[in-house]
Amino acid sequence: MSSLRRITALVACALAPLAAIAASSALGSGASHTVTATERDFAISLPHVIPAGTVDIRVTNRGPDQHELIAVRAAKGALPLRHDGLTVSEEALAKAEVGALEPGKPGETRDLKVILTPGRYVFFCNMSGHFMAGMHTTVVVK
Ligand SMILES: [Cu+2]
Repeated sequence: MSSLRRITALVACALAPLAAIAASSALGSGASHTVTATERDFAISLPHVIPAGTVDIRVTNRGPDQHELIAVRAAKGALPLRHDGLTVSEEALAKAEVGALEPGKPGETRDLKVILTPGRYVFFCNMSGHFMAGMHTTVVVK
């Protein structure tokens, strides 16, 4: 190995960990982690506290209906409803939405990847009547 090649190899080895650190810090707090969620008629279970960062949410729908999952950042209080009085106004919450899954079949497991900064979030299903029936849960991200 020539000395130039050796130096190039040494520099590459020295920089690789720095590149990895830069990549992870660009995503917020660094490591991504996985949490599990369960949906059923008519409830959503998720941990009440989730660490900030990139989060993979593994969502299993235990049915018997199809269910969707929408995540919004919400400081406090009730979410705005549409005029039908049965569904949440996703239009009013567009800027607060951090992620969403379309309706999934009973028995299906799906992944929702979100980047969560510290704060309060509400996860809900907005299929007609499901939110009002109890398909929502509040999560604090720390
Ligand atoms: Cu639902």
